[in-house]
Amino acid sequence: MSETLNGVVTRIAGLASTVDCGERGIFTCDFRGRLFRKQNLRLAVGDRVSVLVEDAVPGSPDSEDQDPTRELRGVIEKVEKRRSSLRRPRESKRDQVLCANIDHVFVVTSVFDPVYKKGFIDRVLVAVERERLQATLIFNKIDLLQDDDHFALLLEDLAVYRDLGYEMLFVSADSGYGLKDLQALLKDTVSVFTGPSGVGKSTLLNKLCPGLQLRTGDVGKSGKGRHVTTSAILLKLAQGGFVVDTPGVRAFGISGLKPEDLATFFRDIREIQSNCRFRNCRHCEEPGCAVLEAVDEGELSLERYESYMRIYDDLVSEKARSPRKSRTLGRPGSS
Ligand SMILES: Nc1nc2c(ncn2[C@@H]2O[C@H](COP(=O)(O)OP(=O)(O)OP(=O)(O)O)[C@@H](O)[C@H]2O)c(=O)[nH]1
Ligand SMILES: [Mg+2]
Ligand SMILES: [Zn+2]
Repeated sequence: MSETLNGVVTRIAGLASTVDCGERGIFTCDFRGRLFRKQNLRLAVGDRVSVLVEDAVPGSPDSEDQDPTRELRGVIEKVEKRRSSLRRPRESKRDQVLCANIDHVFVVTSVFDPVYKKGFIDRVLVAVERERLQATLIFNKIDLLQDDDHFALLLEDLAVYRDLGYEMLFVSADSGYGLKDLQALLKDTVSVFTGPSGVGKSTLLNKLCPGLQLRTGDVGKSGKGRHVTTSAILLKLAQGGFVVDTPGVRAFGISGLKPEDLATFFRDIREIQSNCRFRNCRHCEEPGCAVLEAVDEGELSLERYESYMRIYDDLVSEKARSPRKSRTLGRPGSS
């Protein structure tokens, strides 16, 4: 006897994916290739799906004589429309969806080894603002700071994000500093840890969820610590909520974004541009542009403006290179 269960994709390995169907168990699932080709979509961690199961499964009325240790198998029949997604760009291919249906993005970087780059953070924030998600900036490895003066310098360097209203948290997976606050933020939400490779995303999650044992960079100190996590995984938190650990990313997928819309996703520039007397101003070299004036007068951080220009130029060259590549990914259920 077959039945259909609802679940969430927690892991994808080749053609098989793992689907958590709550009390009914964890299923290893195939998906109907034709269905996915027709809808032009790839499954992502966090997707909400309907799973067709052929046999009676634990929890169903006729399950009493089932072996509970047997692997549960099913077929994914339907994928719900995504309410959000984070993507990473791939050379001459369409963006890859890192995870779907998240509410809260933890942008994880480290204060040292490797040192955070504000250009990276700004780019992630564009992706986050575009998807209308909540963002928290996590700075890990603060055990590597020398002293309080060093910390003061760090705060000064990052004040721009505080002024923009982004929540920031300074933590150390090594010393445990700040982990209680981080844990409280994760409770009862669907979140993702994203950031460059080697910043300690998996190490932090291992600390936050005892017993997890995600692979981390310190297996062998031969420089192989790079890109330790190779695919996204959705983890269920004992305290309630879910969090996705993702592979380190170098950049963020914002393809399909029109260059002229970019300023909307920079909180600071968005505010200033409403005073710009030019409609459709690029804020690049137009004399009398309110954004350029704000930079001159120190009201807008030069670094933020430079980030904006870099991403703007990227979007312009992407558009010029290939109109096809700038097509956004079809959303499940949207066709
Ligand atoms: N000093 C110090 N080192 C840390 C801390 N957190 C993580 N590390 C080290 O940083 C290295 C990378 O950690 P990972 O957790 O694998 O980093 P990741 O961000 O998951 O990396 P990818 O999976 O490649 O994206 C490991 O050697 C960790 O031991 C910390 O708070 N302080
Ligand atoms: Mg990792
Ligand atoms: Zn302007």
